[in-house]
Amino acid sequence: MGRITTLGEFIVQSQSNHPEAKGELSRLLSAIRLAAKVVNSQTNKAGLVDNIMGNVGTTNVQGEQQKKLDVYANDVFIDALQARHELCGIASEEEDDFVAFTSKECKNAKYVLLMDPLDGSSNIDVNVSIGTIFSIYQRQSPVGTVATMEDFLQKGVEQVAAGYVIYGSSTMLVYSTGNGVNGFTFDPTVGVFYLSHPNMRCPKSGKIYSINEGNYPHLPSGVRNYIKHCKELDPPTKRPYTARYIGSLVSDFHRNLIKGGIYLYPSNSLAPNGKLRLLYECNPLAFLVEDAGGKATDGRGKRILEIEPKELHQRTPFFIGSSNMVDEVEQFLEESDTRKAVEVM
Ligand code: AHM
Ligand code: MG
Repeated sequence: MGRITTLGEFIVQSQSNHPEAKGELSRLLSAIRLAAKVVNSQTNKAGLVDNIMGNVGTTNVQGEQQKKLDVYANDVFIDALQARHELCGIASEEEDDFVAFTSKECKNAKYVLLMDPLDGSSNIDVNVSIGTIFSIYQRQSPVGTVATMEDFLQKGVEQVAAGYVIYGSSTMLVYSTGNGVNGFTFDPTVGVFYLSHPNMRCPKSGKIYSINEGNYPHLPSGVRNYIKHCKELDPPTKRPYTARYIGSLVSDFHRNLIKGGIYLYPSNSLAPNGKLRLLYECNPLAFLVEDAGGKATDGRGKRILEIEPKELHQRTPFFIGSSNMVDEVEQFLEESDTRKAVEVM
């Protein structure tokens, strides 16, 4: 076997590039690696073990049915992260409020983490890829105290690190500390993540657009025009776009990051702020895409990373992917807004 870098080696090497680092972030990343392996082993068994499929019978704060594997992944990540004493608290899609870790060691920790422990979980029971998304910040409250809400309500630009795990045809962990996006593929035979996708770059343009077109009648007219444009190019033989929508954000994002494309979850007349949550779904992916040369906005020219969060489970319209494609759809939205403004004059 040639010289292959493991995730563990990569974390250690990256730390040595920062002589001032004390290893806290490295230990945090290795806790995420451990939890990812545990969740991976369970997702692989979905269908075999009947206590991990289906609903728990409870709903989360957003009124969504919680799946057994959602709750399981949430517990695994919280346990693994708390055990390393590098976080003073976490926030999760599956928790109504943030969870402060109150041991003496955890109160002395300088980071907080926000996560969607298992995104796209409606796909679990039908064997489609799902993912974990995470985002890490330095706390705002003083070290030695219990975490407060201000530690979690930070703009995405303040992220120290972000990443995701995709449980797909293979399992990958992709992350960035702001110095390049790197992807590691899990080899289940030895239980190790290997660096398989160094320095990932998002192509400037792409052919793929990913949106739930079932929402078409409820979408803003600018987005409807963009979808028409994707389908009705002239001459038709030159059609450059192709539609791909898994309905599992991590998977749709991961594919578009590699191949070039755009993922859209706009506002719609039924959900004025769209569906996706700013803090633990949009911000981490926006951090990654920008570090890889792509773009993420709310469709109206505002960088996702610059949105001021007001609450933990805040939603935002989300447009992410190849920069030229995000610019193009924004142009459609702007044109349609201008047309409407002229009509009411
Ligand atoms: P979840 O956090 O409840 O799993 O919801 C998020 C998921 C994303 O993974 C996916 O892109 C989106 O919801 C799909 O929503 P829709 O079914 O409305 O297209
Ligand atoms: Mg989610």
